[in-house]
Amino acid sequence: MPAVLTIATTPYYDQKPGTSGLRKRVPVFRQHNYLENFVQAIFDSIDAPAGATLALGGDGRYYNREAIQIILKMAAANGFGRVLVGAGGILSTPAASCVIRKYATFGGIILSASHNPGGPDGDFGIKYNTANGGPAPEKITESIFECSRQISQYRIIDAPDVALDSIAEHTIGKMAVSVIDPVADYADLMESLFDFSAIRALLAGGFRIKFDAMHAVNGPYAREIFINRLGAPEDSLMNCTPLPDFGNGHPDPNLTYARELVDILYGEHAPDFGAASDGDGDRNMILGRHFFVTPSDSLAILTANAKLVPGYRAGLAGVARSMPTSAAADRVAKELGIPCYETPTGWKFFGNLMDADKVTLCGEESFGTGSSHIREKDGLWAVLFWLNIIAARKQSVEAVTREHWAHFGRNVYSRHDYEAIPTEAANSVMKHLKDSFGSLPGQKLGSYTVDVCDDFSYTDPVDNSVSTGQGIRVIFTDGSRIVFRLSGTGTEGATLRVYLEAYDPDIANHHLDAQVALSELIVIAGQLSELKARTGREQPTVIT
Ligand code: VG1
Ligand code: CO
Repeated sequence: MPAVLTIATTPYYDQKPGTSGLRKRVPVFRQHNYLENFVQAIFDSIDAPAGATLALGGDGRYYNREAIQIILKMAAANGFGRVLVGAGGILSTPAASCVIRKYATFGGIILSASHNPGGPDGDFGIKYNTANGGPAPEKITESIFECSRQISQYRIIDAPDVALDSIAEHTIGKMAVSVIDPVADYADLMESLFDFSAIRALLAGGFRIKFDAMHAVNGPYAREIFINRLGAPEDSLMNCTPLPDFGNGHPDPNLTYARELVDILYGEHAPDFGAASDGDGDRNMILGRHFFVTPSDSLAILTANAKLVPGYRAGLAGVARSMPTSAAADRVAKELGIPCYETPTGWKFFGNLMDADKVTLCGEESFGTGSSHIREKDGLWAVLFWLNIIAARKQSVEAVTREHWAHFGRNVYSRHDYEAIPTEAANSVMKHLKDSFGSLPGQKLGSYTVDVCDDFSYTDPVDNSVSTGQGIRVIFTDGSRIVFRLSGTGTEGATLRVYLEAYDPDIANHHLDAQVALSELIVIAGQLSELKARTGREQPTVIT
């Protein structure tokens, strides 16, 4: 039996999980005992019973393989009875959530920095998910952070690496390691929710799709689902070979970073439908021919059309969206007579609502959509949902969206990101905004009048936990909004996000480009925040 070693260590004081786990540059994670400290802090916080089962996998980015081996040996030394690990150390975030739920594991560890770039100087990340399959709530992430600040030792087994490339059973010490197919359980779950025969018929009838995995984890998942199970032709896929550095790209499915796909969908002889997902497979971007669907609209459209999808035919318990996400879904919920919840940014806030059966669908403006089938957002799920709607309605993406706007009005929406600005400059913008709370209400700015402004805080309706400081909202009397928020996933300086939303019921304006329709609000946002003067930035880094 290999020896269980107890290794003395000293804390790092920066292991505070952000919006979605701990994210740092690879060289930071490679510091002596850095990963080990954090993993031991997880194990010390969660208090798993002896012999418990853990799920483990990651998005395949640089350092994934080494990290998996370390975590396996530490899990064995910490008394776990079994680890279910995806072959090759791979599990997309939604697949990990699926595995945790299907096999009722105690929890899971997911290795990913999601949409952040990878490679030797790129980002790495780690997060813990609980037995419901969802990201650990703040109570647990705070306790992990506390443990990481106190740590003095960690446990690891002195054993050789486990062969992870083929599906097999192994042992490390007394712990079983089951190397599982990372794709099959997830693909089966998708097949149980959607009308695969209708989608197969749609594709066989000449409806052309293009799915861009951005050289990230969803490649093999997309191949199994679109090619093997739905019969799509080979050229429906692009960038579907996962690479540890994502081919030097930025695996974030939006109009800036998924440029290659966008150019195809806006080009000549464009396919009928385009979609992309991110590093760990939980985000999605939906495109029609020469047409982009904002994630906020996508959530509203899925909600309005859910009855067309077998898995949701029985109706929705409710819908939830993160605060900066547009209120398009609220309008649908109102018409359907179901509740709509507004939560802080980050998927962890949806878990309680889904567990309590208060909501079925959830979404974020940041290209995240999902449902209670798992407890993470789910990129391919959203793509299949759209394809199922199109197969049922026999209309294009654009026609579905325009009809939606004609009926509900359009929540014109855009997000402007200012990435990697000095932290002090970003903080000064936020402070300046907060300082103007007293004088803003009632002020007329162009054609808008400020109604209320606040720093969003949320009381969880299930466990009554309170989360404060979740973003500054300036709400105008006609319901239009500007939201300012600092990112919790970046690894360099601060990223300031400006979210802009205006409601327009008039179909005569629905053809307008969002930047044009929002131009007045964009100017107001600049004036209110003094962003140019305080950050020196003339233009956003990314507009979505
Ligand atoms: C961003 C998004 C947020 C999302 C989070 C994790 O967080 O805004 O909506 O839940 O990323 O997504 P922030 O704090 O940078 O704004 V993923 O796909 O990166 O895990
Ligand atoms: Co992601």
